[in-house]
Amino acid sequence: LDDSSKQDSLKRRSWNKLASDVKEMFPFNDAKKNVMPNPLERHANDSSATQKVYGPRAELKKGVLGNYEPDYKIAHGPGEGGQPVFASMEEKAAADQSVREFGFNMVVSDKISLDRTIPDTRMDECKYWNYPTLKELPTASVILVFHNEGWSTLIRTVHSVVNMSPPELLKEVVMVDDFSDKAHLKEPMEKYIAEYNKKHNNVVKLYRNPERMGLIRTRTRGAELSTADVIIFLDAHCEPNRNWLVPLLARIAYDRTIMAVPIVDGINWDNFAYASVYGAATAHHRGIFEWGFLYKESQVPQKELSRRQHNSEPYRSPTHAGGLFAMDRKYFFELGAYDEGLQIWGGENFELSFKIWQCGGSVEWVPCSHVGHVYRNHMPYGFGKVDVKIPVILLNYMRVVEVWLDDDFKEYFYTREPSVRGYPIGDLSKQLQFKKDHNCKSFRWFMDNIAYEVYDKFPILPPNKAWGEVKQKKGMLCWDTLGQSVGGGPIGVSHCHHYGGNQMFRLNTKGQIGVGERCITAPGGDTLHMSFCATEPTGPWEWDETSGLFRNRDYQKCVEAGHDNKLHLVRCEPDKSAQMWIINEIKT
Ligand code: LR7
Ligand code: MN
Repeated sequence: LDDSSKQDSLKRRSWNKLASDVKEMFPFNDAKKNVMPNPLERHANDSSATQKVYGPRAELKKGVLGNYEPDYKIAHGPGEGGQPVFASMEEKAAADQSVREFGFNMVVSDKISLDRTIPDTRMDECKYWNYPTLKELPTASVILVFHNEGWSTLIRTVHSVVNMSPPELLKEVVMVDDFSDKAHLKEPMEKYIAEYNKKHNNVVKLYRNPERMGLIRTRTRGAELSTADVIIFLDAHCEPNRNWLVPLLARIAYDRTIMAVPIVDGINWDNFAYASVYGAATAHHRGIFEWGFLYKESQVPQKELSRRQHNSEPYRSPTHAGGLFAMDRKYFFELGAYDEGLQIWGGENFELSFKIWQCGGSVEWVPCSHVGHVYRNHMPYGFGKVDVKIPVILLNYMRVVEVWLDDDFKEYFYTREPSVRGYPIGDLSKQLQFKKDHNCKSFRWFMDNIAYEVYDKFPILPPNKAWGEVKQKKGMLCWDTLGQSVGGGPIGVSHCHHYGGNQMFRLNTKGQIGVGERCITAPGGDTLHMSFCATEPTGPWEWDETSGLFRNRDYQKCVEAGHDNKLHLVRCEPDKSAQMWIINEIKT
């Protein structure tokens, strides 16, 4: 899932959405305070975060079935075994409407049993792991935070968690409603849960936020309301797989400073087919990032793989996607939970991972624990009322960058996102104090020892020479990616909107033109296209501020907007107004 992965495009889609969505004014400090009591204050004096005591280990006994292997048979019926289900012609309109409302095809989801069976996506070896006893393992609270989720996907998450977990270990399912306003999540849900609880030992607990808190703060609240040893967060549209829970708990039983992350399988938003997101490939993947902090997954380097004895053993990962992970509850609060300054959605995965790694813990992906997640078609909800003028996600990234990155690495982020440099991001003193008090290691240590493949996959960016919108000197049009992606059609010009996004280009000192995480090239010497950036960060572009010419050194041609409103490389003509460009900085 390098580069244009599904996750990535999902995240980028919601990013784009924000530009027009977020209009409220700063300052951040005036942001409405949470009405919740602050859970962190109660845990503030506990600083045993880095104390390590090793507990029992799991053991692979080939040929001896694992002690928690469930007796599991694929049922018959729609969607059973993770098979796709389709809406009929008559249902199509309702299905399309549900996709717009929830990002999922709820008409299809409603046809599938809330207890449906799914295929075993684990490596065969996983069946032969023998884990510590029930007594040796910690108990778990599974926390589901949700905002305006569809009914059957949400309730199926509850059923699947309960169905797939040993009751002795699943202490509770903590549902926290982040101020939803949909009718099906009110009384009908309360009644349903009351009935379900009668048959399931009151395992489900439902709490509601009195105002919209966003997923990050809601998770911290869920952790505070939880009572088990371990907290496990899942998105509210998940289906855990066979024996998903014990392998996660076993890692935490062994070392409480491990964040244990299951392998996320894909559930299709349109037909609910369940499959591994990595296809048939058996290679292990792990979570990394590029310098604009778009989340990426790539194959685990050999160096990390060979630290282990068996291929089904957990491996270390720089970070994770964000939604699905297990942690010792007390350790979560010892680390200060999530930075309270992070808003609504995004970046919290980096905050927690960097904090864990730099302050003495570790993040591990556990190949024998699989959980399905429905990847949305689009993000169906807005971010509510936020007092931020830049995209909330970028504000979150900035807080993470300013606390956890060293100065040189910070610069790579601002090279990638120059328009937010200097934007006020609120008070960071608590985070910086924490870092000091816990003697946390540098970001360079983290990069060199844990996230080292990032250097190869996303080379450090040369500084920008100029950035902003590229506008006609004698006209009204600006360069625009026109929504093209790598391998797509030519990019062109359109009316300048001053919002950045598709019209934000960066020319760097090594002659690359960057736009977002991509670069602009002119393969064949005619039209300009979106491309992956070269692994050596060099390019053929130069811009002469005086004449306005944008020259390509390889072809010795210049950029001109054609009559087709596409950008072309043509013979350089310094006096031709169609070749004169200015670059205006944009502050988003
Ligand atoms: O304001 C909100 N309040 C909420 O309670 C917004 C969302 N939510 C809930 C929502 O109902 C859902 O249960 O929070 C959960 C996550 O929201 P999604 O499903 O809209 O997020 P996502 O799956 O698109 O995004 C990924 O990145 C997020 C960044 O903050 C979170 O970390 C998500 O948990 C995360 N999802 C995963 O990691 C799933 C697997 C990979 C992906 C993508
Ligand atoms: Mn999700």
